[in-house]
Amino acid sequence: MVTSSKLTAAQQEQFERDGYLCPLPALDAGETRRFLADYLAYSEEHQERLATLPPRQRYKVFSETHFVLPWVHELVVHPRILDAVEGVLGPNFLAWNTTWFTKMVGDKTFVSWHQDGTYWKLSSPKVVTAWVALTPSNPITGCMRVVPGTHLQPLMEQRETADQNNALSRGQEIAVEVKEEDAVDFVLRPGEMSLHNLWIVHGSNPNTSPDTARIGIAIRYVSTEVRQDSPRKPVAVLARGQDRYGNFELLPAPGPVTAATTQRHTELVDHIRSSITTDAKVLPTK
Ligand SMILES: O=C(O)CCC(=O)C(=O)O
Repeated sequence: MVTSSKLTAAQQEQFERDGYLCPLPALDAGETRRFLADYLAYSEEHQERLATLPPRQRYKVFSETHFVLPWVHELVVHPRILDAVEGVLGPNFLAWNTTWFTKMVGDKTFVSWHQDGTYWKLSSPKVVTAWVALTPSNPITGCMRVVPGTHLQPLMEQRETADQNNALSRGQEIAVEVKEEDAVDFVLRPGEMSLHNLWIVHGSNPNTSPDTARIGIAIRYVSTEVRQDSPRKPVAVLARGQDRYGNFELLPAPGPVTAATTQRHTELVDHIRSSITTDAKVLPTK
């Protein structure tokens, strides 16, 4: 039995102060098993393509699947996830962007310390990421880590790095040293989630578990009033409430998967990546 995820006033204050909440309930055991089976089947189907991609290009397969796969859409509009997000963004918000962050056993993939907001060109901080775990996410399997309070220092300088095991497409990292003792681990059991602010400094280490994969999805929700400075109208899904602004093109829930789905997915990934602009304040590559 999963309890409500509606945020209390104390949790809302904590999110404002620290820039995150963890753990929160999201999926029950049956839902978690079903979404994991769906994820594993999707990943298996794309094994051949994945084998040719370094970690930093896996987004081509694992980003924006909520626009084309009905089960991922179902996950991003799950009422328990939306109840928590509503506590941060208010009643009207969109599911804008999603990425599966997977570290299989033996996988050297890591995520360098970064601030999400640097590249997103969004007009307002009314943006939150829900990171939903389908398998155990802890220091051994390479869970997300944050530096509390750093969301209050937006736009630290970042540099782009060349490590092919970095899961971030540009290998971006903040040009400020993070002290290990300042970092907090997001320990999640399968079915639990965390919420984080778009400016909080965060990253993750490789999975060192001998037998457990770390599989989870980062879902980026934006309040309907948020605008994205983008050459093409950005796309999103209405997650809750009403959109009175029209800043994003709202796409319908996906229909059944067909032969055209992969092509449509590729187009959407390209569309979204091209609207995430590259003129962030970055230092030369290390
Ligand atoms: O899952 C991870 O290891 C990192 C996730 C992340 O960087 C994000 O959700 O913004």
